Amino acid sequence: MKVKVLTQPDSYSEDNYGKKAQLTPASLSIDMTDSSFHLASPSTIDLNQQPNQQIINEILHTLTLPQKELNSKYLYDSSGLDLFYRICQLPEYYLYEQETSLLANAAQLLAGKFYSEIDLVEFGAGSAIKAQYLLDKLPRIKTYHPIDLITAQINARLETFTQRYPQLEIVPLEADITQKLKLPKLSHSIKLGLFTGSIIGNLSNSDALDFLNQVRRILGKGSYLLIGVDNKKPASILHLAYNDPNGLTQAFNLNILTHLNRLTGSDFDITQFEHYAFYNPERSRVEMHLVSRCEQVVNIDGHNIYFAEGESIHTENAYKFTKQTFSHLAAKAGWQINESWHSDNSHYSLYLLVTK
Ligand code: AVI
Repeated sequence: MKVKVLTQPDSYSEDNYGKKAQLTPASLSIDMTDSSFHLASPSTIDLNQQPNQQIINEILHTLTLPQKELNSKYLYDSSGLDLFYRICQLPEYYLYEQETSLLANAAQLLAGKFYSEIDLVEFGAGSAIKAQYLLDKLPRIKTYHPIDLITAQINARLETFTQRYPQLEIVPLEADITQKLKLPKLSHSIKLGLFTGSIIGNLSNSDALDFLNQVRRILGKGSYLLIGVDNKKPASILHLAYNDPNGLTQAFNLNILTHLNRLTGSDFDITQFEHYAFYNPERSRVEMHLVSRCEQVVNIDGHNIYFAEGESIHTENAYKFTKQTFSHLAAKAGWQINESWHSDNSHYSLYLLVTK
C-alpha cells in the first residue's frame, strides 16, 4: 500500500474557526459497530484552540440577527462528536443503520458494474469506515482519496488498510470539503465520489449546489457520486429521531453553548436553555433550536446579548428530500440519478449520480 498525505495550505491555513471549519461531515462517517473508531482522533475542529477575534465576531453577528443562529459547525467539539456517535446508535435515529445496509447492497451492484480501474474520492471520510464497504467489494478501486479537515482518523486506520488492501494507494487530503478543493490528478478511468451520512441535508440549498458543482468539476465528465440522502417522512418519525427519549440529541444541541463558553469565554447557563427540534414542512427540514427559558443576558467578550423568554437560537437544519426534490437539486449541479437504493420503509436513500 502506498500512502501520500497531502494538505491544502490555502484552505487549511485559515484560522481554525474561519470559513474552512464548516460542519465536518468527515466526522460523521463512523461505524458504530467498530470498536476501534473511538480510538481514532475525532475528525472535528479542535475545540481547545484559543478564541480569536474572527470567531467572536462571527458569533456576535449571528447572535444579534433577528432570528439568532449559530453555525452548526460549533456542534462538533469532541463532546458533540461523541454525542453524535451515540445518537447514531439509537433506534430512533434510523439514518445510520439504514445507510450502512444500503451501502452493502450498493457495493455488491457496483462490483458488477465497474470493469475498469477506479479512483475513489471520499468527501468527509472520517475514519473511512463507510469506504470499506466499497473497498471490500471493489478490488478495482486502485486509489483512495479520503478528504477531511483532519486526516488523523484515516491515518490511524492505515495499518489495518495495509493488511486489508495491500494493493491500494491511499492519498489522503487534509481540506474542508465545503471550500475550494485541489486534488492531485485522478489517473484511473472511473472516478467515483462518496458522500455519506445525509450531510447534504445540513447544507443550505445554495451550499449544497456549490458542493455538488465542485464535486462534478473535481471528478470530471462521466464520473459518479454515491450519496446518502434522508427522505421526507411523517413528522412524528422525524420528531422522534431529533427528540430521542434518552435525551442525547438534547445534550448534543445544548453542548453547543458549552462549546461556545469554552471557545469565547461567554457565560451561557445551559440550564436556562431548552432543546427544541421540529419538522418544518414548508422548508422540508428539521430545525434544531435552543429556546431561552427566561429573560436573560449573556455576556460574550464584553458584549451583552439579550434573550427574551421563549426566544430561540437556531442551531441546525436537516433538509429532507423526495426522489424528485433530490434529483432536481442534483440536476441543477449537472448530475443525474443512475442507480438508487431505498430502505424498506423508504426512509433513507442512497443514490449513484452520474454527470449529465
Ligand atoms: C450530521 N447530520 C447529518 C445529523 C443530522 O441528522 O442532521 C446531525 C444531527 N443532528 C441531530 N441529530 C443528528
